[in-house]
Amino acid sequence: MMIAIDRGRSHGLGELSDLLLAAGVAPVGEVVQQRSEPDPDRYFGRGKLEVLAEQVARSGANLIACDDELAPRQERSLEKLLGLPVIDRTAIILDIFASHANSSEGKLQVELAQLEYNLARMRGLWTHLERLGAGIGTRGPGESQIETDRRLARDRIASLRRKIDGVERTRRVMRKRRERSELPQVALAGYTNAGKSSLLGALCECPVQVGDRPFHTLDPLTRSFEYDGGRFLLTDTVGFIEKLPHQLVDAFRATLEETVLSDVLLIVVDSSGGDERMQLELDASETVLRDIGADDKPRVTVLNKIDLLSPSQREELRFAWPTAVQVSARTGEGIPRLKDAIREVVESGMEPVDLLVPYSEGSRLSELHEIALGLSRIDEPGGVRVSARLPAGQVHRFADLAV
Ligand SMILES: Nc1nc2c(ncn2[C@@H]2O[C@H](COP(=O)(O)OP(=O)(O)OP(=O)(O)O)[C@@H](O)[C@H]2O)c(=O)[nH]1
Ligand SMILES: [Mg+2]
Repeated sequence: MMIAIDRGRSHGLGELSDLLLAAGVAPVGEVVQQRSEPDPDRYFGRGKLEVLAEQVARSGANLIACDDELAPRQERSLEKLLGLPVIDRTAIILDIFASHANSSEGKLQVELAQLEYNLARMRGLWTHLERLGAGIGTRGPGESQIETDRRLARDRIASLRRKIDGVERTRRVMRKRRERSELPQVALAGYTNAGKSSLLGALCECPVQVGDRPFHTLDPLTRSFEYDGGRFLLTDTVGFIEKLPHQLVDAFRATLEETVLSDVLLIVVDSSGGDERMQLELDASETVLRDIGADDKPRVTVLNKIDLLSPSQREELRFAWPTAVQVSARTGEGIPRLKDAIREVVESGMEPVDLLVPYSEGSRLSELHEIALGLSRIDEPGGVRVSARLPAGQVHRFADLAV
């Protein structure tokens, strides 16, 4: 049974329902209360709790799933009043992350997020396990936690942090290497399941792991593509959602840094869900980007999955989102136009240069070929005359060659 507070700008419980299905739980109904804030002790008001108890009895539900993160106190009193395990949005999302984490980095980050969540409610989740047997919540840090006291959990958190720091260092070295290559770095960002990984595959023409479920991708992946003589690095990372639990944002700091440190963002939206849904996806992305400090980046808004739209729907979208690029990662439609848009945004951060490169400085000429966009060259007696656009930060390195 799903429960939620409608604060007057609710988007319904479709998202919670998707999350539950992804966690292997089938929703049987919902009870929503209209009020500005949840009751601090019991989440719902007394009257609504009675309605909920009736609905639970009628539907045979064996789990309560709340669309908000519950305070441990709210969770406990709901459990006591209803006689059923209660799980909140954060625990559900953590559970999905736990079941999708494959890499050691992903597993460390998820375990850290879960421990931080559980530390506040040392009993909460574990009593569910005992009552439910298996299912949601069991893919946690391990049953030994049931007996573990807070001190042990804190020690484990500290040790996880150290390990993640180690991973972060390795990631930083890899990033340095990429930065030294001085290629423009583009990051995919956006709502989970919007098709970010599919777009990486379509743009870079490489195999990718995609799945029709939330949070399929947890580990960053970087590939490159060439367009019009320029090479671009493209990174795919973890997807966003409304109210992405802060424990996850904290634990995935290293992963999200790929987004923070890129030059350009591709904000990917699933265009097939209608206006309201697109706006929700964009708002959710914006909130996470603000949280991680990446909301000031140059960006291209990408409306994906247009293969699912009729010509008139596409036309309406063009009218409503005139600067967004419509694409289909599936059919490849719009991909050249997207590459063009990426190049344009990258170039707007570049400066035009006119250089004369002496024939004795061949290595600098090849370096220019690497990092410049729109390069044209004429052989002259004194060397190669080059006009091109360079990343603004690189122009000074070639100042001695300027004509
Ligand atoms: N019809 C259609 N389906 C698409 C398109 N792009 C992606 N999909 C499907 O949408 C689902 C999600 O695609 P992904 O590429 O895994 O999405 P994602 O944004 O990487 O999702 P997460 O990594 O889970 O956050 C998959 O089932 C894809 O096959 C498209 O252009 N058209
Ligand atoms: Mg993905």
